[in-house]
Amino acid sequence: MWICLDNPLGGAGVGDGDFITGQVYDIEKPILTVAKAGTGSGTVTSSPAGINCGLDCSETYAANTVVTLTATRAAGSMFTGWSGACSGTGSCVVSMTGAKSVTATFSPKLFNDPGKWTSSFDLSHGWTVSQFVRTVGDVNNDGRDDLIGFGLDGVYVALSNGSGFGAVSKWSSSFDLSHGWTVADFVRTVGDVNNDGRDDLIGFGLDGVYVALSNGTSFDPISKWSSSFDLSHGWTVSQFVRTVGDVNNDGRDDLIGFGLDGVYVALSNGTSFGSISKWSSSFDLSHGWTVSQFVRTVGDVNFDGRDDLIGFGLDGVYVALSNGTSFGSISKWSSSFDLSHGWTVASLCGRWGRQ
Ligand SMILES: [Ca+2]
Ligand SMILES: [Ca+2]
Ligand SMILES: [Ca+2]
Ligand SMILES: [Ca+2]
Repeated sequence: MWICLDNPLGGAGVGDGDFITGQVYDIEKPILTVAKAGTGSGTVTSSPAGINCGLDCSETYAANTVVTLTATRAAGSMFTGWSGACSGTGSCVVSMTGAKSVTATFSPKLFNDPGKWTSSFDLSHGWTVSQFVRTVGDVNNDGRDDLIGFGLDGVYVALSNGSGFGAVSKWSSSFDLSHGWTVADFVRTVGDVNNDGRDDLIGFGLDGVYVALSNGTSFDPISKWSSSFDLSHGWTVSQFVRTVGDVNNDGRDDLIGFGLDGVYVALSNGTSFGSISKWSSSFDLSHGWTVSQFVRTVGDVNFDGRDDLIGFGLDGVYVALSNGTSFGSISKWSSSFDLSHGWTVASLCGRWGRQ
């Protein structure tokens, strides 16, 4: 940098006719330099003004001026923090006791900013987690997942139009709290049990599992598809996970229950669920898999069309692959997302109004 001791504002004629082409700084005015790093984008501005970086990424300030830098991310990016004279992600406050350098790092965002798609189905409308189940699924086979809420007096749907959810309308007068379907005692979910592309309602009830098929504009009347997996057979919400998934790749979602001594399955034949049979001797309560500590679910992790078992355990995530007639041996697929890394489900305990 150039230091001009003689008439710094005097233009081209400085000193004894020397022509200075470099930038002129006052030794009493330390410079603040901002750099940007990362593959995202954004701008840094200063108060007092002088930096708009952007293009203007340095400024001299009177000694001891306190300068506040603000990072503003561009759309599609996020600000991940300061380095150099500042740290963290808040405002960067620099006291100009000398030359200072600060780097702002911007990274691409992994998700777009959330936008409100509906003003319904929310807590302000009484949808409490302890009383009502809300989930998503494609109930009209247009490829877009819709909102489904099991409410006080029926099941409500808001169809997705791809950029928002439409009006809420009642698609069923069953499976609701007024008919005794409490969150504490009964599991309700959605899945396509008859392979018509439309997700249907499934409820694990007092004396069996009930289904209401979607016809694309409403859910048909409720009917019993299984006399197993129910509360009368000891399947409590507080102890056992039950869900649906297509474990044999016939396009029809089946029942899966993580039980006392293994994982049980009842295959859908399109009009009912078959007899219950044990597909795995792992992932069960007798092996320490408690609902209060460990998440277990199903999903097709190897892209063979058959949903597999996934359990978020004590020291990693475990998988048992479906071979179409049973689940194979359990093996660890990840050493993350587990209880030893602090992933607790304790916050869910309140859902059941117990514990
Ligand atoms: Ca849909
Ligand atoms: Ca269906
Ligand atoms: Ca199936
Ligand atoms: Ca699979």
